[in-house]
Amino acid sequence: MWLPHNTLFVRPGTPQAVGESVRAEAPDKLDRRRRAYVPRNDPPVFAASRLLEAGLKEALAIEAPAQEGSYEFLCTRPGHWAIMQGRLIVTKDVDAYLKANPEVK
Ligand SMILES: [Cu+2]
Repeated sequence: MWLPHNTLFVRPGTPQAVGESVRAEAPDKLDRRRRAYVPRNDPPVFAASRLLEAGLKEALAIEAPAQEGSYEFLCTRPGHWAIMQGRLIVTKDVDAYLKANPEVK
C-alpha cells in the first residue's frame, strides 16, 4: 500500500523538532494551502508541499535563504522524518562548492 508523502524545507538542525511538532496532527487538518503536517507560524519551515499520493506531482517555487549553507528537507508524515530527509545546499558558487566537497554529487 502506498502512503502519501510531503516535503518540507527547513533550517539546519530542525528536522526532528519540525517532524515531532506535527506528529500528533490528523491528516485532514489542512492549512490554507491545503497542506497537512506543516507547522503553523513556524519560521524553520521556508517551503512545503501538500501530501501527495503515488504518481502525483507538485511544483514548489522556493526562494532560497539569503545565507549560504546546508539546509535540510524532510517528510513530516508521522514517523517519516527520521528516514525521509536530505540536504539542500545553498551556494553562490556551485563549482567551488563541489570542488571543496567532492563527496557531494
Ligand atoms: Cu513520507
